Amino acid sequence: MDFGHPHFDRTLEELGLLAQTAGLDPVGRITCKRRAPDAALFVGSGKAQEIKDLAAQLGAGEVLFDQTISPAQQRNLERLLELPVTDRTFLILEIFAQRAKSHEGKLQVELARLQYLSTRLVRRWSHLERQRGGIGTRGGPGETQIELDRRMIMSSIVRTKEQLRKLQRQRSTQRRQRERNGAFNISLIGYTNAGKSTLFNALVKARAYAADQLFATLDTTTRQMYLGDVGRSVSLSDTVGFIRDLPHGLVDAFKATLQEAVDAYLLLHVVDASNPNFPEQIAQVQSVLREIGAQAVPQIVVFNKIDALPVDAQPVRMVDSYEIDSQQCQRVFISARSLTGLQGLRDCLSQAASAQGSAQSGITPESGPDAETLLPLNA
Ligand SMILES: Nc1nc2c(ncn2[C@@H]2O[C@H](COP(=O)(O)OP(=O)(O)OP(=O)(O)O)[C@@H](O)[C@H]2O)c(=O)[nH]1
Ligand SMILES: [Mg+2]
Repeated sequence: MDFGHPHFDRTLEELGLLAQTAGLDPVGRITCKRRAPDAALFVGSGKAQEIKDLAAQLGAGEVLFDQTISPAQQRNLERLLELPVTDRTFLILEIFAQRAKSHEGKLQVELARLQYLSTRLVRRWSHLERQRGGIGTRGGPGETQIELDRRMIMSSIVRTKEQLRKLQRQRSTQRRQRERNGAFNISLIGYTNAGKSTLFNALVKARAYAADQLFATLDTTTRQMYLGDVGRSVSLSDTVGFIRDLPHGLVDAFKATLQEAVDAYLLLHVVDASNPNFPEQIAQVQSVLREIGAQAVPQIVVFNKIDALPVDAQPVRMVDSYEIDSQQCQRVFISARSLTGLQGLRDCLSQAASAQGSAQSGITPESGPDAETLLPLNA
């Protein structure tokens, strides 16, 4: 529903992809414009009827909303439409739950799910309180059950967090080990489906799962990559993709996985240049980077999928610069699929790695031979 939100997606393209990734088959799309959501139904009652008719006509078995709807709106809609109703946040959590493979990934998704549930319970709780005549009134039938559920959820949250903390400690020990060995860590980051895993596979000849799905990757994978030009290995990590309005609990829950990006010397920010929404996607990635505290890590922006660009939109120069958050970053055009431009990218990585080598051996960046190859900070 369009109420002037800057990220309103009229085509519902991304929601359709999310639905497909979760194993659903989108059969129809409907949008509407309102100044503010309706308290009871989110959409107006006329629109709700329109949705019901369309669903019946197309034989839909479920209705998805692109925006977050409240538990009360969800219940009212389900009653009226006589179909299960879900929102985008829930869909994303569902996909993460289906995809999580590693112990850590599963714990993180569980934590996000519990946090999502706990906010829903809290909201329902205040709703009940209002019904009973406001705060201060105690007792009532619904209260004990909700209080019990809430306590159970809270103690599960504490337990899950503790398990995650243990894993995090192991990770940071491994990371410190790598740092002691003078490793140069590079993290591939970017919007979901940008082609990070495809590029990872092309660069390290690995076989990470890459697919035309959102959130194909959930767990961080790290491999060594040898840069012949500078005669050293660097470590490259493939990470989980970002998406707009990532459910809040998820960013929090995935902090451990994303820590890899925070601690990297360099981020390869992979962008799907063939997606018309790429500027918006870059902005979303930057906002998650700020949230996890990785905004100051230098970036190379990798414009991927140039094979899918029309001839008149092909880059003139394969390496140039691009402004992100008022900072100039080096930009490299590639196609991870057809392997175009990978040598140019490797050259940039070699320059960055040798700049770090000089910095570590005591040469200050300003006086070193690679001064101009240093990357800007996105501080
Ligand atoms: N045309 C074209 N498609 C590409 C290119 N690189 C990747 N793709 C496709 O884009 C889709 C997503 O690729 P992935 O490598 O899984 O993307 P990702 O960024 O790792 O995605 P998540 O792990 O889901 O966040 C796949 O269908 C790839 O085949 C490219 O250079 N050109
Ligand atoms: Mg991936």
